[in-house]
Amino acid sequence: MDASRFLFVAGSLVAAILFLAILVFFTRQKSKSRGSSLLLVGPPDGGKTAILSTLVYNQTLPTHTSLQTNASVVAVPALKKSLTVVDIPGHPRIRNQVDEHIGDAKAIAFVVDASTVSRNGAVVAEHLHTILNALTSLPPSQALPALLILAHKSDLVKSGTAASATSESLAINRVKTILERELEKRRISQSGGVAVEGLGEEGERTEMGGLECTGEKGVFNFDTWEGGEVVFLGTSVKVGSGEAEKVDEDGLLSLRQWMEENV
Ligand SMILES: Nc1nc2c(ncn2[C@@H]2O[C@H](COP(=O)(O)OP(=O)(O)OP(=O)(O)O)[C@@H](O)[C@H]2O)c(=O)[nH]1
Ligand SMILES: [Mg+2]
Repeated sequence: MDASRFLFVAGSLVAAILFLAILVFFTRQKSKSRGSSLLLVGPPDGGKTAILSTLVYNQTLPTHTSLQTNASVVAVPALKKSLTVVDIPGHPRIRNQVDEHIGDAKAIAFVVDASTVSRNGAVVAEHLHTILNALTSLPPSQALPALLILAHKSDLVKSGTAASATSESLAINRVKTILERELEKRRISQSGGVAVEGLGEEGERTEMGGLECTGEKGVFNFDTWEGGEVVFLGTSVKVGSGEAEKVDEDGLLSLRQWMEENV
């Protein structure tokens, strides 16, 4: 074999390898890429539909318990982009539609009514647990959607004596503390094997994952959650059109900013 022939063979081999590498790189990227929508999930009456209509129309209409998932395109002016926002009702029969949309989600916002979470903590935590489980059960080929927890209706959270704290930060603290406590209770009852309500139909235990944390003794804590970063935002929307006391106050500012930075 003369030198030029050898060079030709070696050259085409290198070219083929390069081509393959590029191909693998791009298909990897594609399958790893996040979806493009923002899912609004959470218990009934949390404010998901109110948030969606504020994002889309800048106003809220009197809503009823939603019985259908609805999606709208929301513009993000700063980026000259838009984002599909999907509002999945909290009704127990409908809420698992999240499974159909999670594959296309860039982010999931779990909307909690901060003004009632002290009373409904266990129910809210049960719902959040299904979301945490869905997220951590995604196939490794899909990039995990970001998880936001919206401490919503912060306008109803009284600032009380702490004059320095905003109602948003109070709402966030309350929601975070209560959910951490309730999710830890769920984790303990699962690992302790005393969870009778965890018995499935055939008597086997049906356990949902999603509560593992890397912190001390595995205690549930959002900061060390296995599924990645959890972002808390305090939000509110104006309900009813009559009041005009705080015209230029935007209760969804933190959410809009988050969208601008992460979409
Ligand atoms: N004060 C106050 N009320 C709110 C706020 N957001 C929503 N609400 C009210 O809370 C109620 C429930 O809001 P929805 O948007 O229908 O709740 P949802 O999460 O869509 O509920 P489902 O569709 O049943 O899952 C409505 O009466 C809203 O007007 C808020 O920021 N502040
Ligand atoms: Mg609704």
